Amino acid sequence: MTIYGAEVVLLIVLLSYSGIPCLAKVYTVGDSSGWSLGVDYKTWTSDKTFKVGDTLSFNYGSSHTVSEVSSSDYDGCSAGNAIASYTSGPTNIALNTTGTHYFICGVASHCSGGMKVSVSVSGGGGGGSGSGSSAPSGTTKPTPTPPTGTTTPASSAAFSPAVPLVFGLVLFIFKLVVS
Ligand SMILES: *[C@@H]1O[C@H](CO)[C@@H](O)[C@H](O)[C@H]1NC(C)=O
Ligand SMILES: [Cu+2]
Repeated sequence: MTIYGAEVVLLIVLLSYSGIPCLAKVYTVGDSSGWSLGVDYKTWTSDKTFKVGDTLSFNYGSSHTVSEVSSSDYDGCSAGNAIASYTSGPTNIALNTTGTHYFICGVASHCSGGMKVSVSVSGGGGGGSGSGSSAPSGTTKPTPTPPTGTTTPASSAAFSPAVPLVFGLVLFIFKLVVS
């Protein structure tokens, strides 16, 4: 059975291409410490870059809650006017919009005790065809041009690389079987 060099190269190219798209990341808040007292969340966020489409995963038990709050409520540790509240972990919160998102624990004195985290969310990679003016210079990447002029929704951007990949795989297997 002959291995077709061209097909192997094609497959490798397609495989590497499929890995390129800026996949949304899931960040476990506090890593192994989770969402609890005694964790310095400023340190936790300091080496991370959050993008639209990423997810914060809060791991906690019944002794804590998560509330997304305004900037002033974050400063004042007030969960009374929360944008959203969650009371049973784990809670996954998608970062859908740019800007700073503020999260606190709503249990009395926990926020002032350190259970508060703010994350600055920048524009997601890919899919943003409308507002490219403020893209950081270091993150430019070659963007495959769709055959049609229509804009591609972000949700289908993750799917499209699978189409040539599957096609390449089918072609590869077909050639092996035929040879
Ligand atoms: C983010 O968007 C997804 C998909 O539209 C939605 O299901 C989810 O509720 C949104 N999350 C927040 C926190 O707005
Ligand atoms: Cu708490």
